[in-house]
Amino acid sequence: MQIGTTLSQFIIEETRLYPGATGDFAALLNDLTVACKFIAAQVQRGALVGALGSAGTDNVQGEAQKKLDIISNDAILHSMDWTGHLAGMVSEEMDAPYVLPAGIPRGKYLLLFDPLDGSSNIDVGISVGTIFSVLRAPVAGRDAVAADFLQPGVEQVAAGYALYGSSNMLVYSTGYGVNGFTLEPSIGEYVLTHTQMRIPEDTSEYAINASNHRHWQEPVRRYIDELMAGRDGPRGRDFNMRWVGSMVADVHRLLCRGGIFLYPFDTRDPAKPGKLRLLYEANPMAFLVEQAGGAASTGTQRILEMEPQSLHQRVPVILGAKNEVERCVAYHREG
Ligand code: AHM
Ligand code: MG
Repeated sequence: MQIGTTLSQFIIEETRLYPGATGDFAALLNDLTVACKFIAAQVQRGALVGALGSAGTDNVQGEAQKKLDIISNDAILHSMDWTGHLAGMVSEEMDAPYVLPAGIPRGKYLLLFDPLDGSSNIDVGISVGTIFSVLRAPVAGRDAVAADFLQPGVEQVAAGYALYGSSNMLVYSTGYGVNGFTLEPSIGEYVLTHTQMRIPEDTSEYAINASNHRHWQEPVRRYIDELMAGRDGPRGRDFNMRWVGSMVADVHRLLCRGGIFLYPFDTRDPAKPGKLRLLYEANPMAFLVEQAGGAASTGTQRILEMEPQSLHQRVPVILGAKNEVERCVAYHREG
């Protein structure tokens, strides 16, 4: 019996595809996986280690933080801040870029992350995950400032997520397709299990929080109403719905068996044109979905081409099966 291809081996072999690669990026990704394994262990132990429940604090967006949000954020910061590969880090849970410790060389990459996505599912044993995005620092060797992180998603060097679910997985892409690795608990290594994940262009499954129906704009209402009408409606066939409420788990399902995912524009709060964050959620997931053959749009614009305006900017998200995303975008064009 053989171990299979470990994530470390895969990363190093993939890095050889890039002429002139120094190994910095491979090391960065490896260090990040250590934090993901730690978070996986904390999520799994949950109440046993007192990790569940609210931390009694709010993040910059006024959302209540869970203890595990903070434990996960700290785990990533401290697995990465000593490495010398980064010029800075930002996360959903921090107001401003993290200042790297003194005496550590500043590197050429930026790390952007949502340390524990799916907060509402943490305390109830449902899958959650970590989402990450890697950019090149515009100026290597100095502390990154907020403006350095405001790059369109097409500039991502890599993006991925760790899923803490019935299996613990790490799924990522550097622009050569999407590959998935499952944590083998007996050896503590992620092992390649899902090679070149693809999202079929068509699907019969959609994911949306339907309780927001009254807040949606007309094009999304029309699109979803047609799906719900099933074989009696204009689509002439039935569609199934799934909504985990953890974007990592919902996108993972898309990568495993296809589908479309929407957290669209809604009219609840004029200050928030969507729920999901461009830098920590929409961009990395859009990168993965496009790499897997899918599409990702706000309804009016390709997500990866958006020029970010602020670190915690929110955007509408429609991603997954190409033909379905295009249909929904066409409804937006038609108004
Ligand atoms: P979070 O980062 O605070 O956990 O919020 C993001 C999550 C996504 O994982 C998920 O798709 C969405 O919020 C669910 O929202 P809702 O509870 O409105 O259905
Ligand atoms: Mg999140």
